[in-house]
Amino acid sequence: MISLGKLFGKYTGVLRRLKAVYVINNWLNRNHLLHNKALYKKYGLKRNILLPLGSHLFQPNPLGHPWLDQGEALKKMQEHVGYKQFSPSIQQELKRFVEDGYMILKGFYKPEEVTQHNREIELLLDQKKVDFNYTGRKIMESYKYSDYIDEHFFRNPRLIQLLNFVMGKEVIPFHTINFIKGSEQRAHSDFIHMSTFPQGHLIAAWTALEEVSPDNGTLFFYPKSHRLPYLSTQDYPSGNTKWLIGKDSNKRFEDKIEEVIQKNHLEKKIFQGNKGDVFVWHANLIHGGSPIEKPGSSRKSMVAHYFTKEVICFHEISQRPALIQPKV
Ligand SMILES: O=C(O)CCC(=O)C(=O)O
Repeated sequence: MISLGKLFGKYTGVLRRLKAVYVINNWLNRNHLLHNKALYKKYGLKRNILLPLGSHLFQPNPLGHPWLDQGEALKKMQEHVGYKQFSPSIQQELKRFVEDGYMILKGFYKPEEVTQHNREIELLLDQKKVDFNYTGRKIMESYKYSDYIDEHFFRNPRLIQLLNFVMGKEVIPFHTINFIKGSEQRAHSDFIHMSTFPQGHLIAAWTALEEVSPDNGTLFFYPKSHRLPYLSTQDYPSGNTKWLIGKDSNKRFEDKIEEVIQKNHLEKKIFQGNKGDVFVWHANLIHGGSPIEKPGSSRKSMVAHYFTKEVICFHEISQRPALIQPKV
C-alpha cells in the first residue's frame, strides 16, 4: 500500500503542513477510510471522507463518552459482571483508572517475553525494516514487521480483554511506538494527536522494556487531569488556516497544557517501571517523558494506542482522518 506517511517518516519540511498533501494520502488510502461513510452518517456529519477533519466540525456530545467517563462510573463498574472476572489487584487498578486516569499493571509481561521483544527490535533495526522517524526517537509500527510484538504485546489477549472492559466497547489496535531512549516529550494529552468523536474513545498502554529510573527518563503524569475538558486546536492559537496546519501548532498546544497544569495546580507524579510493567493511561491524562539525567542511557519502551469501534477517529493536531490499516 502506498503511504505518504511512510515517505514522510523522516521529512520535516513544509509539505507536512499542507492539508492538500493529506487529502492526496487519504485518496491513496481510501479503502481504509470507507468505513467512515457510515460513521459520518451516524453522527450527522455531511462531509467527504477524504477531506480534513477536526473537532470544530462536531457539536460536543458528552452522552457519547465512554461509560467510565459517565456519572456513577465507579458504582456501575463495580456492579458490572465483567468486573468480577478480574483479580483483586486489577480491580484496584480499575478503580484508579476511573478516579485518577491511569492503571499500573505490575509484571504484566515475563522478563523473557521482554527480552524477546527487545531482540525483535534490534533485528528489525539491523535489517532496516524499521527506523527512527523524524523525531529521532520514535520507531513507528514495529508490530507490522514482527509477529511476536504484534501477537504477544500489541494484541495481547489479556491486555485487549482489559482494555475492552475499560472502554466498554471493542478496542481497535491503532499503532505502536518503540523507544530506545526516553522521549523527553513535554506534557501533553494524547487526545489532540489521536482524537475521536464522540470524545474519549482512545486508550494507551505503555510497556517498560527495561528498568526505568530518573537516569534514563521516567514517565511523568498528572493524576485526575483526565477529568479536565478536552483541548482542541480551537483552544490555543494553533495557526491553522483553511489550507495549512500551523507551523508551531504542537509547541503551542504544549504551552497551553503548561498553562492548564499551573491554573489547576495539578500534582506531578512519576512512574519508574520495571521490565514488563505496563502503564495504561486515559485519552485525556496529561503526561510526558522526564529529562534523561544520565546522558547516553537507554530506556527501552513501547507505547500502543487503541481506538474503539463505532466512533470517528482522527488527528486533531493535523486535521486528518485516522487511517486504520491492517498489518502488511
Ligand atoms: O515514553 C515516553 O517517554 C512518553 C511517551 C508519550 O508521552 C506518548 O507516547 O504519548
